[in-house]
Amino acid sequence: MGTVDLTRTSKFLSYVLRHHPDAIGVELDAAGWIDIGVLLDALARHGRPLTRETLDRLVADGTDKKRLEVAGDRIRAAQGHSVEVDLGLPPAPPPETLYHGTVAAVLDRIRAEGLRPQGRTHVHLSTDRETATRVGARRGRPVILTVDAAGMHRAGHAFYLAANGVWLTDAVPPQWLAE
Ligand code: HQG
Repeated sequence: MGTVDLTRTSKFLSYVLRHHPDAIGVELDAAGWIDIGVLLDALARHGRPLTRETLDRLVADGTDKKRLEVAGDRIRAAQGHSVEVDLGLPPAPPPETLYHGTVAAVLDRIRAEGLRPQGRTHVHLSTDRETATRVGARRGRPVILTVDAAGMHRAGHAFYLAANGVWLTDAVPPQWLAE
């Protein structure tokens, strides 16, 4: 399987494990995990056969994003869920500054109400401008917002570090944002 296919497979797995486990007739537990054997059986039944070996490659280094997380016999998406899950991540002190990549079309709303998670469970923030630029560029010409994460944290907002390095928080009120 080539790199492109690995990426496509990784994205499909992320879609199932973040948004639509029902697409292959499976359920996730409360923390988003599913038994790997159950997942592979369901994928095969739905015309998306995947070997354990390929899955292990995807998890190890198949893509740059580390979307998938394995613990023992179980797997889950590291972050990005819209289905209700509690990842059980411990709150952690964030770096001084975090970044969010977005596009000009939604800036007025963000200026007014801050960053809100939209369809996902959390707002996603990056530690570096380059990553935020890539995230924003998915939707158009990227606009990078700077988040005073340390200030927010001192003011009592909780931050969580996902297994793949993405920072999560419930929302970012406008006073913590700069353009
Ligand atoms: C915007 C990808 C209007 C927000 C990436 C973004 C990331 C608002 C969009 C991960 C708003 C939500 C997440 C408000 C925020 N009014 N729009 N108040 N607040 N927005 O996809 O951060 O490839 O849910 O700026 O790499 O873009 O899937 O979040 O444009 O890590 O692994 O609403 O998804 O990872 O979009 O991306 P998303 P995101 P994967």
